[in-house]
Amino acid sequence: MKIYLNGKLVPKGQAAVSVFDHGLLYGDGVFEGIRFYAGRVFRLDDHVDRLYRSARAIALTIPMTPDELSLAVLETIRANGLQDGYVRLVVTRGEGSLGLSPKSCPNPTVFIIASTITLYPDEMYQRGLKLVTCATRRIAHGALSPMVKSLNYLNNIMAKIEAEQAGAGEGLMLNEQGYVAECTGDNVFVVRDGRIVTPPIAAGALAGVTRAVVFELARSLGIDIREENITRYDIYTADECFLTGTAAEIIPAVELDARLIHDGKPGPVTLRLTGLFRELTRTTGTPIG
Ligand code: PXG
Repeated sequence: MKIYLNGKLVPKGQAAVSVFDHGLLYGDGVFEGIRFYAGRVFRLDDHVDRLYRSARAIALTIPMTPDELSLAVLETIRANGLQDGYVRLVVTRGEGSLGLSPKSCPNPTVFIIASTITLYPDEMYQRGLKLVTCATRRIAHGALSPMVKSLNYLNNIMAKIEAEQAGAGEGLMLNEQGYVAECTGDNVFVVRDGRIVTPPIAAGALAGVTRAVVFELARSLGIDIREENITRYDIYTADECFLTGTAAEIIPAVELDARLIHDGKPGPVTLRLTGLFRELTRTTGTPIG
């Protein structure tokens, strides 16, 4: 396996960062997870744009242009001879001294891993996931914008541990007001009376790339889709529920807190979207070259 590290492709065994890297010491950095299918990178520009926005929000200057970074992603995939897989793109504050200040970090670290990812077994896509509500709340805007895809994922990891302890596939995270924000690594949608609703970004949801694709697909089908605050009640009583994420794609959720959602089976709107999403991932995207 070849890893892109600060402008070079190096063997995995040599792809090492310093123990003084603030990405490691403080979680000071940003990242993206990107998928490629059948030799094309899905929504590469959207991911690169979000990475630059995340970096800007934390006052981190990425030492290359978005075009250069996109080319580096393609180069890394090619170097590994892959056609289908997952890319992790990471920019950290870089090596510095001990102490929080980023002033001691003149050179951000950029690395790109091209590999594969399987988040859930096939069976879960057919049967649907169980969700539980986590006690851990989604990080508040006043602490760190939940829009920033930072290397600080402890909040979500604590929630993921709760979900796993409860035997659930994913954990539902609420914001400080008690409204639904999202899941630990996915956005959440409900369907009721043929209408699709998802929490607004302001509720603490990440502006997911897959989430945006669902808006496009729903509109192309003439299905009403909107952002509205929702509570757990809205999920308990929904006709359908599904989650979206780069790794998870679109996955049905059929239970929340031991209550079946409708009949506890993936619903027709979810299945339609899943089919269209699959088609889109296999027919669009930036060719890896
Ligand atoms: N919310 C959060 C908190 C995320 O981290 C999404 C929503 C979905 O966004 P995209 O743009 O991918 O549609 C994410 C992204 C994992 C894992 O292992 C998940 C993400 C990133 C890295 C790892 O579950 N999700």
